[in-house]
Amino acid sequence: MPPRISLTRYLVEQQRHDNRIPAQLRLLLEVVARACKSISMAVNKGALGGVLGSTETENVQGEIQKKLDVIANEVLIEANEWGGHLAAMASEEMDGIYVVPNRYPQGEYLLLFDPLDGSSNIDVNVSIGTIFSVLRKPEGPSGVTLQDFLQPGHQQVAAGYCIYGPQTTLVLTVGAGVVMFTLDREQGSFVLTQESLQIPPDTREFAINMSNMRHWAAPVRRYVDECLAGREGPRGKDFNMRWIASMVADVHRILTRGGIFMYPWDNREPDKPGKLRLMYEANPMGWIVEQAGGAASDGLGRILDIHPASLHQRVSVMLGSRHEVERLAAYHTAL
Ligand code: AHM
Ligand code: MG
Repeated sequence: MPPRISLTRYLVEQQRHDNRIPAQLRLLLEVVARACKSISMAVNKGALGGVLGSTETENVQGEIQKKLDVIANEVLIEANEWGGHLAAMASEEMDGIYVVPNRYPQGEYLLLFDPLDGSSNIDVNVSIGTIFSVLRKPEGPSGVTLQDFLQPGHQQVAAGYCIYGPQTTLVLTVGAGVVMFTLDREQGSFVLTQESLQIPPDTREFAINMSNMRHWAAPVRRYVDECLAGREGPRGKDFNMRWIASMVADVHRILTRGGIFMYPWDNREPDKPGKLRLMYEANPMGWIVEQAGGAASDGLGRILDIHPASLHQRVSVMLGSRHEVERLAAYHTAL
């Protein structure tokens, strides 16, 4: 039997390999993984831990926070603030950036996260997850500012997510492909279970919230109409549909067997570019998908090339099997 490779060993070996992961980044990824383990335990306890249900508070997006949103946010901050690897953090659940307090040393990285994506699924016991993105703090004499975070996604140095489902699985990229680790609860460690994940370029499966159909833009409607027309339609094949309402779970399925995920702009809130957030949802997921051979577009261009103007900026998201994403993007430019 080949040796079991723990996340720690994988990261140490990556560090040795042309210093692909500098020491501070290795520590950061270990700490994030440890925080995800704690979140996984809290999620598992559910009603027994008194963690289900909502708080009385709203986040910056005006969404009522679930108790687990707040707990996961605190776990990630407390785990990461003292290690000396970070300068600041930003989260879906916090209005502004969280600068590492003066009492701790400041590191050279910036961490962004959606502490618990798919919040609407928490209480109904459906898969949810943590999404994270790591940027390098730009060099400069002054302290860390919001401006330091506003970097396009192609400047990420690490990105990943941890899905809390039937298994707890951590998926990671540092720009050298995508790797997957499964949490061994008896040992308390993440174990490497798949390397070099590849998304097939073609698919017969799409994911979109169909209840928004009447609000979609014409290119998205055309794409989905053609999928629904099946074998008799212009695509000449039948399509299957899935919608979990947790981006982590939909992306995880796509990494496993292909597919296209769409949360496009729609006419419900015409002034907003979409529902999902660029910096801690679309960018990390977009990079993971690209690193697995897929594509990520907002319909007009590559998501990773968007220059963010604000921390909680929203974006139209179409990602997954490359040929399907390219087709949908072509429908946008054709009109
Ligand atoms: P959240 O970060 O507040 O949980 O919202 C993001 C989620 C995604 O995980 C998912 O794809 C989408 O919202 C589901 O939206 P909808 O409820 O419109 O189906
Ligand atoms: Mg989210």
